[in-house]
Amino acid sequence: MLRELWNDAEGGFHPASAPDFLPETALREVQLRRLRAVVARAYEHVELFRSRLDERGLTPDSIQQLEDIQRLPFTVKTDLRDTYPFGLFASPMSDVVRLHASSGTTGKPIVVAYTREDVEVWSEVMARTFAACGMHRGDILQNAFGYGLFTGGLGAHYGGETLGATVIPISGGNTDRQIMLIRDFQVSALCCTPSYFTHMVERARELGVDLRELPLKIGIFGAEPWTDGMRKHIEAEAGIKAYDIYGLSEITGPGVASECSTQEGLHIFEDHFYPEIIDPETGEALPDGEEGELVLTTLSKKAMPMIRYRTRDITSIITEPCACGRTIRRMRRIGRRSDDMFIIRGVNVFPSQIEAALLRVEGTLPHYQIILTRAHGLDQIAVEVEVTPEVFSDKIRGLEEVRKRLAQAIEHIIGIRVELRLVEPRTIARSEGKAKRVIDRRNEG
Ligand code: DLL
Repeated sequence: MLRELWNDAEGGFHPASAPDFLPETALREVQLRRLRAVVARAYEHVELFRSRLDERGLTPDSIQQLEDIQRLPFTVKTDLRDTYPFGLFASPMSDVVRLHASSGTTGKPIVVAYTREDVEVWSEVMARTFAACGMHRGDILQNAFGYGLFTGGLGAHYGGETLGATVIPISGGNTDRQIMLIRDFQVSALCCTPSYFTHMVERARELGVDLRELPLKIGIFGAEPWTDGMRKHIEAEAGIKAYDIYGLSEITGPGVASECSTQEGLHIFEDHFYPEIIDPETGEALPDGEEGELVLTTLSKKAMPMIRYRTRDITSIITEPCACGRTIRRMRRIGRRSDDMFIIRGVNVFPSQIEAALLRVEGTLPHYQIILTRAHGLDQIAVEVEVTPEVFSDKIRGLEEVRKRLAQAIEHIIGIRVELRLVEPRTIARSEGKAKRVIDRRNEG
């Protein structure tokens, strides 16, 4: 597959030849063939999967058409924990060339494995991601995703090289050096988490570097939720186009889905990752267009196939064709997970709603934290938000005005008033990877 992609005149990656543009019937044929193979592989090599199929009286031959996928059992995060570390591997360790792990929030990490072929497919889908975001051979990519057990760093690294870009493996952190290299190496594209990039933008300004005047034009961001308001902020401050990319370790890492030039939804690389949307309560499949939990099946993974993995990420499939010409389907941006919701005075609240509100109010900075506590059996919510130095120095009028407008904006979106703590710039810890937006102290002492 990879060789077919390396076919432009200069030996570079040629996106138009990628499976992104396969006619739908051909794509469905590829998917069915791969689905049958991956189910057979998992049945043969993964004890947990085989016993679940046996319990239901199913065999790999039960998959005759794509819709039959709905007969298969789900895989959930606890399955990975329960079989820690290697219980879901379908390849012998001698064929596994890479392990990654994600810490999760509690307990044992999730371990994921790749054969050489898996790494090649991952590199290919990441190259397709970068191509969809407008990158070409010759671009200079600063890769500020963390290298290590996190899939972001190495996933983007191999994808950038496969595309034919020049990759700078700087990893996350050391922000002053990041800014120096953006300038000195004439970096044209950069990838990291959106929260880390907001920090870079802020630091560049402190150092007197105007990112808008540098060749940096493409920002590729993912690994955590971020709003359109945050996108506008980033694009204006850095003079770039900011793209959203999505993925998760259990499925491969980054490279599962990516925006294209239209920035209207993320194309799912569905020749390798088969998407379904289900009702998170009942597990029933939902029709295209309806919002629910994203479930993904890896169609080509060898070392660790995932069948109907429940991602907990909430989205919907966009049915209209995309103006970019890609035929692979799109999903809406992930604004929330089914497990990051909290309930305050009976109202469901998601962190992204708070972000959306504060980005609408002038005088605030996109650095915030949500603090949950419990008093007398009742959940309390406080939002800590940094304000600009100008607002902060104008304590009486400036602060009160911002507080009033922010309280209204939040109330407008979530329906309740929250306690607001306006703090001076640089009070809230900056992240070099995924930002910690919610501090939950409800179960402390
Ligand atoms: O975050 C893989 C990745 C690296 C994706 C770099 C994109 C860029 P995990 O650490 O396993 O893997 O976390 C996966 O992060 O289930 C989502 O909840 C969240 N997530 C990832 N991308 C996005 C995004 C990597 N673009 C979990 N928008 C997923 C919102 C995202 N949430």
